[in-house]
Amino acid sequence: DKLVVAILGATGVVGTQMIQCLEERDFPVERLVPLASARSAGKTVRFNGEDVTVLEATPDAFDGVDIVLGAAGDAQAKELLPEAAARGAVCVDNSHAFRLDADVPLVIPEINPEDIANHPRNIIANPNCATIIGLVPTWPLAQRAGLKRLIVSTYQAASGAGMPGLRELERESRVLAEGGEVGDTAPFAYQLAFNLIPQIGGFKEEAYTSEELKMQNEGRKIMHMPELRVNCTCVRVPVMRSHSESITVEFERPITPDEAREVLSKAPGVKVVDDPANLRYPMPLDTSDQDLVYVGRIRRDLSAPDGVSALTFWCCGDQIRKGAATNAVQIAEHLL
Ligand code: 11C
Repeated sequence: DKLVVAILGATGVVGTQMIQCLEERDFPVERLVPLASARSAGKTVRFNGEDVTVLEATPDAFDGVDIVLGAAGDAQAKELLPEAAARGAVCVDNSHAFRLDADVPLVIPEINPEDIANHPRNIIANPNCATIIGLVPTWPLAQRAGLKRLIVSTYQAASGAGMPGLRELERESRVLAEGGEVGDTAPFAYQLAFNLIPQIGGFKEEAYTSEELKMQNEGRKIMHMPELRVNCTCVRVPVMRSHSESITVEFERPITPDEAREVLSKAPGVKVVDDPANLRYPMPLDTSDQDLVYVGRIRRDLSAPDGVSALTFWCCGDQIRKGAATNAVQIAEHLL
């Protein structure tokens, strides 16, 4: 059976990618309903070789819709998705609005697909991009050796700030190459080109940012490990798309780097690129515009106390695809 699929935020970077993913994965779409703010209504999006007109996202726009893929901000999601759900649509939402609500499943299909079935509010949440890209390779190792603690540093691309982020990094790079002054750096607080910004989101408890706490709180919920210890530092880097992460995992049981490579080589959604002798390791340029999380630099944590099993690895994945759109479409596929 084919379904009526609405995209909330259809003209943004994630919404555009969702439409492309539906098409690539041959999702059974009877009719696509692209929705956006009044400002974008009337534009067109391309789907299966046709131009489809973008409509204004109002509650009534969800009449007759079976599945909504949400790619809008928190405020729009909070206002409109309950309206869509009340009209019978199941919503897969990429915003932060519902992720930690107890009656909303938060899902990475490679990890907790069984949670999808129980969605009493007709809303299923898609995790934050940095959470998805870090946990896809962490989970198979956790299943093998038990997870005790995660220490993560992220290197997050401009695409995490949407189309405005991509455009700003491009603009700054061009202006600086021509010897100009960058001026206003919105949506970033500071110049990103030739720089690093160790703040993503706002500052919250204990001087951690909201983005850093997402790794802990979303990770605990997705993996059903409410006590999991997570230490995360999130940094914006001058990369267009694909987030990268350095992850140290402390395990309950012994696991060697070779065993980890073997586990990861069979894990869904993961590709091992780990050949230091030939200078092969994942890099964001190589992982952009595809759906796998690449993992490499797998090695023992030499600082672990005696008797403690810990490994360090590096991973990269496309923030717009697996970090957002692809994960949402995969959840929708499970709903079928
Ligand atoms: C970033 N991860 O890279 C953020 C953007 O909770 O979905 C997405 C924020 C979220 O800036």
